[in-house]
Amino acid sequence: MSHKAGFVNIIGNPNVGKSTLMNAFVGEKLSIITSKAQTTRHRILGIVNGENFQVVLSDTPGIIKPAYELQSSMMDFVKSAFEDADVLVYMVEIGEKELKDEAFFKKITNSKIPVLLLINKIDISNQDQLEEQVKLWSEKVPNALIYPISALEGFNVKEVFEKIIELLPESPAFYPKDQLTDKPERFFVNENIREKILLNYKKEIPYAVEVDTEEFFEEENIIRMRSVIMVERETQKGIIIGHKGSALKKVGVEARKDLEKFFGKQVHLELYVKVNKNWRSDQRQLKRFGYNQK
Ligand SMILES: Nc1nc2c(ncn2[C@@H]2O[C@H](COP(=O)(O)OP(=O)(O)OP(=O)(O)O)[C@@H](O)[C@H]2O)c(=O)[nH]1
Ligand SMILES: [Mg+2]
Repeated sequence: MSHKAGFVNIIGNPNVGKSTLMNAFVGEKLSIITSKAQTTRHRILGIVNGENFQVVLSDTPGIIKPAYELQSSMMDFVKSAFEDADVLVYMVEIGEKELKDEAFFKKITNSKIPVLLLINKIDISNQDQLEEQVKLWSEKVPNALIYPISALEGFNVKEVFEKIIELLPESPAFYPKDQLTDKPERFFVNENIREKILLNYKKEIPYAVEVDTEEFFEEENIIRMRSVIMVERETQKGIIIGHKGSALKKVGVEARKDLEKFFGKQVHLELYVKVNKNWRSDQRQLKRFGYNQK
């Protein structure tokens, strides 16, 4: 019997629902999701395996004009997603205009490989608005197949997945059939903690934070983890910790609950906060945290 496999890379503006869609396809919370822009900072693979297919999805950071080194590395992940895609999934949300980065937009409109343009969040739209959006996007990206979807409510998600399989080339699998992602366990610990930081703190704080899990010990009935939350300045450290440690404690409890669900096991999570000046602009540090692959 024939076998299909390939890379399906999801790109688009920040906050349009790329990670929500990838998680819906995979059926696991691989990518963190928040209502804040720039939630995703990495390229994260989510692999969906079937008897006759392997879909290697990539969730990527939302496209922005980089202002500091971390954001440049994030855009390098997006660039790499253009390079190896067998199918490009370009996601927009109801009411948005085209990408701010013209070069990326041209890559989509000139793409030689199939492009699926997904108009997401139609659950918060109406028929007239949707029709107008479909017209707009079919003029802007005439080479794309357009699907209105709701990644959150699962509307048209199955149909898009079936189309993806149809478009994939005949190929053997790229990864072992029981593999779900390319990222190690510690990565998901870091991301879960970062999600709680995005949810619990305002303004610049979440963007100044990086999480590094220094210990991950799996015992028979429990996984013991120790993670450091890095901030750029002393004042930010105080805010993260909060009055008598209350804010940090809340992050710890919320992250632990999610991690217990994710790993299906009891978790002990120790958190501490460290100032790491200007890590966002430091090439060497970024490399250590898995950015700057060049
Ligand atoms: N109403 C509605 N909200 C959605 C839908 N899909 C995603 N969202 C919400 O939109 C917000 C952003 O979702 P994400 O999946 O994190 O978006 P993203 O494109 O990965 O964002 P970045 O990683 O920051 O680029 C979250 O609050 C989601 O719950 C949808 O179909 N309908
Ligand atoms: Mg995301």
